[in-house]
Amino acid sequence: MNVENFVKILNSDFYTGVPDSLLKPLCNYLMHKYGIDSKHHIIAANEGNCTALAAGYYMATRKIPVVYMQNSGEGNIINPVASLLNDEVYAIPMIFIIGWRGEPGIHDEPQHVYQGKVTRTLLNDMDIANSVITPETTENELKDIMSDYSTILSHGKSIAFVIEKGALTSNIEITYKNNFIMKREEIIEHIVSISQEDPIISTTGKASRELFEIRCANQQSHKYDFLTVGSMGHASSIALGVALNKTSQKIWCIDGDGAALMHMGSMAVIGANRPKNLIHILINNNAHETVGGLPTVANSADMVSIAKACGYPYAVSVDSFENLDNELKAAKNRNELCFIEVKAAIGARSNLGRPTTTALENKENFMDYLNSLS
Ligand SMILES: Cc1ncc(C[n+]2csc(CCOP(=O)(O)OP(=O)(O)O)c2C)c(N)n1
Repeated sequence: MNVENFVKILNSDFYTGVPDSLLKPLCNYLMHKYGIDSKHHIIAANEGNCTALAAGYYMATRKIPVVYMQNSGEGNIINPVASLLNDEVYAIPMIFIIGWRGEPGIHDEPQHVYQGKVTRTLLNDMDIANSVITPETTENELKDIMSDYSTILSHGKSIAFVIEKGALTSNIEITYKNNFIMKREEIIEHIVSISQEDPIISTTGKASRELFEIRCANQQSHKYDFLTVGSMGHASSIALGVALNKTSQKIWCIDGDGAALMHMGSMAVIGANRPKNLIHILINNNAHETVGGLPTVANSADMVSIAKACGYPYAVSVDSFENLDNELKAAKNRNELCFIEVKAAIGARSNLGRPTTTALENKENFMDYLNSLS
C-alpha cells in the first residue's frame, strides 16, 4: 500500500518514533512532509519516550497520536503501555506502527528471531488490539479495520499495526548527509589498529557488521569483539560490566549516537564508577544510519560536555583522522576513563555483509578470551 494512502486512513497529524528500515517508506514520507517539526514529527530517543511524548500530545490536544518503531522497541514501550496508557490507569489511546523484523517463516538475523515470534503475543498481553499489514492489504481493508478500531480508541485503548516487509511503498527517496568526512568503517579501522588485541564491545547496527568484516580483512580472530547486535543502547553498560571485572585490561566500547541517546543514563553510571580501563568511543554521525539515515538529536546536545558532567575525567571530540589517531593512542596509554566523540559522515558500503558466526559462538569466544586475560 502506498504510504500516503496508509497515513490518510490513520488520519493523525502527530507522529513520533524511532526509525526502522522496514518502515523506511513511512520515515521518508514523514521527513519529506514535515522534516523534524515539533508540531507534527519528532524522532525521540527511545520508543518508551515516544509513547510518553505521544501521551502528552493526546492530553494537550485530545487527538490520537501515532508512534512508529521497529518491533525491537517493544521492550522499551512495555512500561509506559502497562502503567501509563492502559485503561486501568490513565486510558490514553494511540496508534502504534510496528515494523515486523523476524516474522516467523522469514529468515532474519539472530537478534530478530525471538522478538519476531513474540511481537503479537506481547501486544495481546498488553491489551493492544493489533492487525498485520501485508503487501496484499488493500486500502478498503485498512479502512474497515480502522472503523472497527475507532470504538477501541474511543474507550482509551491503543491499537497497533504490525507491518510486514514490503507492505508499505513510496517513491520518496531522501539522501541524508552531513559535512563530516570520516566514514564509520574507516574510524573503526583506525580504532582496531590501535586497540589491537584489547576487547571491544560494539554497538547495534552496521558498526558491529563493519567491525566483523575488518577483523576478517585483517585476518584477526573475532574473539576480541562482543557484537551487541540487538539491545540497542546497552553496549556501554555491557562494556562497564566487563571493565569493572577485568581491571587490568583496557576495554573499548564503540557506541553510536542514536544508541547512546537511547539509554543515556548509562553514561552517568559509567561516570560515577569511573573504570580507569574503559575507553568509550561515540561515533557521531548525527543519524540512525543503519536504518536509513534519519537524524538523531546528537548534534543539538554537546556530548563531550555531557560526558564530563557525568563524571568522565577526560572527554574530547575529534573530526579528523590525525586527531583521532592521537586521541586513540593517548587513550590506550592513559590510566583513566575516557570518552572520545568522533564526528562522522553518514554512509556505509552497499556490499557490507553480516556476521557469519552465530551469536552464541560470538559470546563463547569472547568469554573464553576474557577469561584468558588477567
Ligand atoms: C530498541 C531498538 N529500537 C530500534 C532499533 C532499530 N535500529 C537498529 S540500528 C539503529 C540505528 C542506530 O543508530 P546509531 O546508534 O546512531 O548508529 P548508526 O546506525 O548511525 O551507526 C536502529 C534505530 C533497534 N535495533 N532497537
